[in-house]
Amino acid sequence: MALTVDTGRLGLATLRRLPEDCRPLLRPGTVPAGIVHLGLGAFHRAHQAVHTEAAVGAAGGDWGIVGVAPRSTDVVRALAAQDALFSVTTLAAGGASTRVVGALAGVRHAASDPDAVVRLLADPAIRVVTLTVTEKAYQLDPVTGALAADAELTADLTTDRPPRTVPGLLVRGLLARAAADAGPLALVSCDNLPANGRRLRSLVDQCLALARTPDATLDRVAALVSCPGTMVDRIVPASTDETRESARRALGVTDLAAVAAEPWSQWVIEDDFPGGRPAWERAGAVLTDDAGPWERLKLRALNGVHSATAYLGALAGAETVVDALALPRLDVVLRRLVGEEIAPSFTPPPGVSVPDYGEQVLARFANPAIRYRTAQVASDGSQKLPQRVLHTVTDLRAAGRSARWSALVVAAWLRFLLGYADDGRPLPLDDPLADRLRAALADGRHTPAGVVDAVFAVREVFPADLAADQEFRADVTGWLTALERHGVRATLAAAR
Ligand code: CS2
Repeated sequence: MALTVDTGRLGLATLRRLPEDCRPLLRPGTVPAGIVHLGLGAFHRAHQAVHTEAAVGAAGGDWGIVGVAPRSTDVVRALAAQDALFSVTTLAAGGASTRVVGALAGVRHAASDPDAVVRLLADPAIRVVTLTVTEKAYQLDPVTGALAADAELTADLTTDRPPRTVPGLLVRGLLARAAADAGPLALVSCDNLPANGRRLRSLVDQCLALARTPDATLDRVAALVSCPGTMVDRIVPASTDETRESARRALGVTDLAAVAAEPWSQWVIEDDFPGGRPAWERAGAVLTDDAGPWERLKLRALNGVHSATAYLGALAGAETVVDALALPRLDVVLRRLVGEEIAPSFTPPPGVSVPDYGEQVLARFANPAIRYRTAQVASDGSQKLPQRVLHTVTDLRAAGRSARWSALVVAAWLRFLLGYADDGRPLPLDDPLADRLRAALADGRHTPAGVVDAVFAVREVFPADLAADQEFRADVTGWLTALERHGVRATLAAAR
């Protein structure tokens, strides 16, 4: 089993000391960079980095990844001290296995050296840019898709100062690339947004417009860039001391950039890479013309069910998704949500049964080795709810169907926004629209119908048509009344 003696820090110098089955497929420094990745969080390290290392290991190519952390310094420091090496521990219910990944060709910290990142984006060796920066970093209204640039992004686009936001960096990089005639580039969103490729393209276009880019430059950028859509899927909880400790036990050296993840990993990518790409299909990825059906499947039947579990669980005092699933009858309610509402709301990819996919999802959520905090899933609800739950509702209602179980999820979010659990403990609100939502609640706090009125008026979350749907409003109000009066446990027990 695992080594117990710590012989120092993970890095090129200690690689030979690692147990053989823990060593990376690639040695950093041997594969030149071809990809820039923005957002060096745990998800990137456990997903795209692993697939890319396997693709290059199988088929070669100059596809090392330069990992860019927009803000966080910890991960950059840790990786810089480790020659860009880090480990991924795969947590199956029956046991764990740890392997070091050598996909990163280097790391950069955008906040301290934005110009270096802009230069990289204009480097002809870089032909792919991938992003995992979370929904809110796109600064697009979740309902309309219109740019909702904050003061920082506006300053990035309308002044000469070094860019501080992700869209600012990207646009500055694209302008520099067009000026240098540095060749085509695929921009690949790996965030859980609907039509993420089209959204990223529209973000770039809207930013270029705000920056008053001349037409000739717009044409040059448009000719350089493709924005393939993707569906990405792996449950990767935020790393903890326990993650680092289990990596140390397995490796025999300290890894301060260690991540842990479930065994499942899926990547569906639209094949539109004008400057070439790694042979990701050799690493299990599905290359397709249209990732849309996969994306809807995943956003509705995985992320939507995750959010449902997180809000109901957090209200009932469950710290993790696994704990939440132990609530009596929650599984019954989630199965009805998937079978009666999510499945009929869209056309899944050929050959996929949504209820079967939903069963797999519940089994993945129940993996006892993954301690995914309900608070993590519950964060940024205003950015997540539209594509995870409300699109299902809109499609069902347009077909004249009821959306009662989805209404329960919306009611659980509203109840969560009130800021305390069923036992009275505080539930913090971590959301870019927190101030707006709190102000709305201050108006409508007194009755469930008042809360529904107030929050349904937040147009960034609820489109006007949906907010005006009386049957849906009544369903949400009914569930919110039950949740407020009786709590989650009793509401689930009585839910029919
Ligand atoms: C989760 C996702 O935190 C969340 O909101 O629903 O991060 C989820 O774990 C991933 O999308 C799984 O692929």
